[in-house]
Amino acid sequence: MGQQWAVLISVAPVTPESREDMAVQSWCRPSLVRKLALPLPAAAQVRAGPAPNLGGTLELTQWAGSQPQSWPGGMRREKLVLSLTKFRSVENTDETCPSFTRLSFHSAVIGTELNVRLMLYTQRNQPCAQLINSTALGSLNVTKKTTFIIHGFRPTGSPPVWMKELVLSLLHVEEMNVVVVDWNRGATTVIYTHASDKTRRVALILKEFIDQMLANGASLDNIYMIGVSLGAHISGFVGKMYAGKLGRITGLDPAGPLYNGKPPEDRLDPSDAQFVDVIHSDIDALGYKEPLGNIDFYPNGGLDQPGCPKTIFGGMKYFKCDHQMSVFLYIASLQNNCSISAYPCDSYRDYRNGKCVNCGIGQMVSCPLLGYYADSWKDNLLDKDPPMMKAFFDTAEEKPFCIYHYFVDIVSWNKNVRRGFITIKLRGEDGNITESKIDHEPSTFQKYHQVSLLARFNQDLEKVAEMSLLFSTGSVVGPKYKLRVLRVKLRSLAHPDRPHLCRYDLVLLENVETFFQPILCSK
Ligand SMILES: [Ca+2]
Ligand SMILES: [Ca+2]
Repeated sequence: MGQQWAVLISVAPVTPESREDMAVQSWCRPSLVRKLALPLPAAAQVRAGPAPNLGGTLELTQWAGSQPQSWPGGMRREKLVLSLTKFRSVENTDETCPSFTRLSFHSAVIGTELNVRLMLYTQRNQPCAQLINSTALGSLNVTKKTTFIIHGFRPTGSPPVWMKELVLSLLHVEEMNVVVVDWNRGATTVIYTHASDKTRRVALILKEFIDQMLANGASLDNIYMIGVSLGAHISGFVGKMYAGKLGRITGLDPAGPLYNGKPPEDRLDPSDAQFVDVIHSDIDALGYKEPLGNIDFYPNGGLDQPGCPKTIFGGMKYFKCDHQMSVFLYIASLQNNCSISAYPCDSYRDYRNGKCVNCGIGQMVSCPLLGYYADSWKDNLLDKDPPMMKAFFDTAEEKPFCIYHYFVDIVSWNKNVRRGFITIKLRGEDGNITESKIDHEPSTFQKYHQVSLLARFNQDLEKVAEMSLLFSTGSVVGPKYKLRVLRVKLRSLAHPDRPHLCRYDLVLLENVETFFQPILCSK
């Protein structure tokens, strides 16, 4: 990388709530800096520098190729220079921006000693972290929410690929302190038990830090821990030391091996915080199968995730893809305008069969949301005895992962019972097509009985121009059957207010796609 030029502008120390503070934030945006008659090239990057006491100095960083001397504009340049107190070149941004510990696979082979680094990110100092510890809280504002992110086992020594995105996404939704708990030295080892053995010590270090926050006026209510894999159990250990008074813990696919079947004090459990929510995405391998929180989300049933390799030929991804999906789903909850709803249910099978779609508690309550906003369901859960609930949902293979649920009600009039699978396609007025296969188990169609199938689409088409149905018995040999449909009705689960779409009197020939225009259902 070429040489970077950095410009330091000194500003008076400000208090977080003062008007000057607004000015500091404005300076951080290149567009506004340009408005303030500082002619910076479009590629210029502006960021808060190592800013003691919330904004002592600001740092403008400009990439090589536009050295300060070559900035345009006579007067303007003078003005610029006058505004600046110091130029300096920065060879390596790591000098000013601490980053997550990066180790080699060699370190994993020989193993690492525990070293816990705490990196603070705020809206003001992103993307540059500040190293803090129990004797130096840095610019951590104890009156704000503090979110700790705790990673798990690191078998290769590399930083978690999702860390940066998670930090920035959290800061995007709310002004808070984000503390990355970097225990890569300790977690990096090829021997999982060696990493697991250090979890209690990580928890003690966090306890010491939080004690200091409390001494400085922080409240346990405002402390939130997001623990991934082993990190989930570390969060539980910390919470236990505060008798469950921490505000919230989110466990992202809490580690299963060595923790399955352990008593609550040796793992994450609902008593570790005021609210504990968990996403289980790999319960057949790296994750924990049983519920561990007030609400436990099982995407796609929790075993395997769509879009992940099914065989070992998928390489390293085969081992960690399902496990990591919990983190990506959580991040999606911070980023998308499609929020992922989950359906409280006893089993995934019941969910797939459409038995759990009204979210139980009254008509007014919407279904629980996955991820950051899961705590909006807190009151519904804590009233339960015990205060625990499992929730299921399906996801699409790719971001933004949302699935849209519809009920397809079919009344048939075949003389004999027909068993088979239905595939439904919808074409929107905009030409988009989305498909749902209902093939997890065969449906049984009996004369004049209504069968309600839960169809899941990747897109939510507000206006459906055309539909198609395909009926299959799943057998390739033997006679072809017909399904005589008296009425098919399509209704959106997320938008029950939308008009229901119907079609009457159809004959579906087996394995032949039948197209039709839906019409509004007659009352
Ligand atoms: Ca516990
Ligand atoms: Ca799996």
